[in-house]
Amino acid sequence: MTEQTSIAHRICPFCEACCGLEIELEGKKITRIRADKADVFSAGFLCPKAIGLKDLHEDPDRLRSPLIKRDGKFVEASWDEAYAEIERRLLPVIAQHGADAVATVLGNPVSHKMGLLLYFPKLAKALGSRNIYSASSVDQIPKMLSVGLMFGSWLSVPVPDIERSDFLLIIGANPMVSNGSLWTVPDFRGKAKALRERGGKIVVIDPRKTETAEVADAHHFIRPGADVFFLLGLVHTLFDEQLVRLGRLAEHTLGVEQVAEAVQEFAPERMAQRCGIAAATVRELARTLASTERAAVYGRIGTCTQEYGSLCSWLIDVVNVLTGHLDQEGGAMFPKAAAFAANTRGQSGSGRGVISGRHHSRVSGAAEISGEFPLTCLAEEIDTPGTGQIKALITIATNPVLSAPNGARLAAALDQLDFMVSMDIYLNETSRHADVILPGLSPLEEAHYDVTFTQFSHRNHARYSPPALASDSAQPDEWESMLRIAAIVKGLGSKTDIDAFDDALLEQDLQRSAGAASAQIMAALQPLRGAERQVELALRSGPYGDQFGQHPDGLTLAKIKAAPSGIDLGALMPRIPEALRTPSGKIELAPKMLLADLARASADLANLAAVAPDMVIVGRRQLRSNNSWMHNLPVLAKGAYRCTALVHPDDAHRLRLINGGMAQIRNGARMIAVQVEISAEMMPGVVSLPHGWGHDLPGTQLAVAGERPGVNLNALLDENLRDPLSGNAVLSGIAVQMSALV
Ligand SMILES: Nc1nc2c(c(=O)[nH]1)N[C@H]1C(S)=C(S)[C@@H](COP(=O)(O)OP(=O)(O)OC[C@H]3O[C@@H](n4cnc5c(=O)[nH]c(N)nc54)[C@H](O)[C@@H]3O)O[C@H]1N2
Ligand SMILES: Nc1nc2c(c(=O)[nH]1)N[C@H]1C(S)=C(S)[C@@H](COP(=O)(O)OP(=O)(O)OC[C@H]3O[C@@H](n4cnc5c(=O)[nH]c(N)nc54)[C@H](O)[C@@H]3O)O[C@H]1N2
Ligand code: SF4
Ligand SMILES: [Mo]
Repeated sequence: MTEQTSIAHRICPFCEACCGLEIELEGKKITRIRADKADVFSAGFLCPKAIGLKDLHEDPDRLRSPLIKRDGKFVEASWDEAYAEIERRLLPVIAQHGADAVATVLGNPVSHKMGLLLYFPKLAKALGSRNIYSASSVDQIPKMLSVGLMFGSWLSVPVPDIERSDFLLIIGANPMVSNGSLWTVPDFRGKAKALRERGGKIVVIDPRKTETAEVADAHHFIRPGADVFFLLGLVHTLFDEQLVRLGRLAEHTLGVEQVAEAVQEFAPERMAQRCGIAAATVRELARTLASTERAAVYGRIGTCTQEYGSLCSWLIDVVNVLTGHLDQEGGAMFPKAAAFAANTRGQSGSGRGVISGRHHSRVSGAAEISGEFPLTCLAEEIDTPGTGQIKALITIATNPVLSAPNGARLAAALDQLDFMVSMDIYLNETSRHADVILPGLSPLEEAHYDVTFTQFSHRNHARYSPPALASDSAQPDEWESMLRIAAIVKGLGSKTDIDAFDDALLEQDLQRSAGAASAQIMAALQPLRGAERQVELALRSGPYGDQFGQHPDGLTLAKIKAAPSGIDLGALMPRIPEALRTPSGKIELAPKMLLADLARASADLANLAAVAPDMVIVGRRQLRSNNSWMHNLPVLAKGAYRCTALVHPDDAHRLRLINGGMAQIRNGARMIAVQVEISAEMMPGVVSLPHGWGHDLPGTQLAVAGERPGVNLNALLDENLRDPLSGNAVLSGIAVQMSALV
């Protein structure tokens, strides 16, 4: 008898493009995964990683029940046993050393999991520890800082309105491979093609002639880490050639004169040698940006993970403002998410702005930004004795032993902890150090609403994925596990009635936000629970919501559920001043902290010793890989060996490197052995290696990944190098020595 065929819809959880997928099932068997052509947002696009959902679901190495380490070995345990172990071991640490002795680390998949994202704040509040870390500080925190200061909330990131744009300047991003970041833009290729077909142009600035550069009109190599000089040259030119046109933004912007003055010394002619881009090119780009009605500048990882990450992130939006492209159709615009966006909440047009630096990390004195410390401070906070030392750790969907600089130090530090919990689906390079591992469900077994990426989408929309498959076991949703740890910390015991606890927390929140109406709202949310209930609340009280009956035509979760391919909420609309949450109610073009940091760039420019090192290293993303965790999926792992070091033919010749041969890359005492791939797509003097590899550490359960482990780029990098403003790790443009291995 053949089982019945059914189709489930699921937003792909793997990258920021958030493509709508159709999962074809025969009973509980996944027979096919394809793009949902009717999806209102992704309209039939997917990439090869989507197919990996089947392998992930079926992966025998994926954990389905908790593991507890007993006498150095992991043994399977029931959920009750695992929670009891956490209670037994975590509470004494807090009692003895205080709340700050317990740190939490959040990883990239958290932003793709509504349960983790919506319930972490509850765990954090219960813990009350300042020691919060996340992948943000090896990624986008410089952008969060710059937009926070300029526009008043951490996630008010303007995104290119690509479907109506005629010119895009893309700096340090490769959306053809990454499928976009802080810019949710499925099918970048199709949209770039359409842009060019209507006569528009794309220019890419990158030390590698990337896949995105291949589909662009022009590409310019830039010296890694020197974007700040390129961007300062660009802003200088706008003033120098009287190209500044704020248009309707003029009355909403403060600080134009300060910026004009601050960039005076940075003429492109002075910058050229440093950034590797000719002054004439910089000036021409400034003119094109100023004279094209619909244009935007966009920068990503390459512009964030460097010494001047905050300045670069800021200058990109300074250009967007000065050319009048911010908040304009076809320019860089603010999405209006249906739920959870800080820039749609509270009073519109002004707010408290962002506050950072309320406290500093114990060892390096790094400032707290957006409630967290730099991830690169974690190891030293564990391995440096003294009051305030971290003694226990909860990692949540993160693998910093591979994904953060100097994982070796972190790995050694993790072994010094009194207690460690990993919420993770694999026994991998990081979770192997845990005492308890709590696995999450397969993405196909959980419901999903996209909390994060609707805030960065090139078009507004609302979509919801119910669980495609029922889970087999007693495995809870991750929000439940998180809440249970919160309950344990609160002293309620590991067997607390989790729904009653959830109700009590929600009632408290509602009393604060809705006052007298709270009981009525609580009743209206019945019978939903957990993360789904949070989504319903946010949607109904959000900018398109039905306001619990006050606007009957407005959005509810039920309406979104009734539209399996989503609800389109239209093209981006101008939102200034409504989206601003700065205290002044204006765009702050010249935040003090950023202006002050220009002195560092100026000194750096004057420093003659800062001539180009022999070789510098940068990272690279690949289509069939996602940071450190998808190398165990056979459908993605197959094919040519990809963890190669790309070098230009001139460098290969000079350093006697052979295509396919091995080379050593050294950074001081740290060294790795890599396979060489010679390619003219590299800028001479720059070597490119993907990150997230190095699956040859003992004690993991990753059979497929272990077959071709690759090498760990982060083993070379220095955890002490940070952008001083944001604390973000410097991952790009690190000087290395390279030599052939025979
Ligand atoms: N050199 C260099 N280093 C980099 C970068 C770079 O460009 N160059 N990029 C940086 C960036 S941008 C990022 S975002 C970070 C990413 O770094 P991390 O946030 O640490 O991400 P991953 O290394 O992918 O690890 C993800 C973890 O989540 C687990 N996981 C997957 N799905 C689930 C789930 O549903 N539930 C739970 N509980 N766990 C799950 C995986 O098993 C894995 O352990 O890496 C950074 N590291
Ligand atoms: N397939 C795939 N997709 C992914 C991921 C993945 O691992 N694989 N990771 C996801 C994550 S976590 C993120 S944050 C996004 C990132 O999204 P993107 O930022 O688009 O990611 P990358 O492909 O790393 O692009 C960074 C580019 O910066 C260039 N670069 C390096 N140093 C410099 C520099 O100093 N200046 C300039 N101008 N360029 C520089 C690199 O050569 C590279 O082309 O991708 C997401 N999507
Ligand atoms: S681009 Fe690929 S990995 Fe990213 S969401 Fe779409 S299908 Fe998933
Ligand atoms: Mo990232």
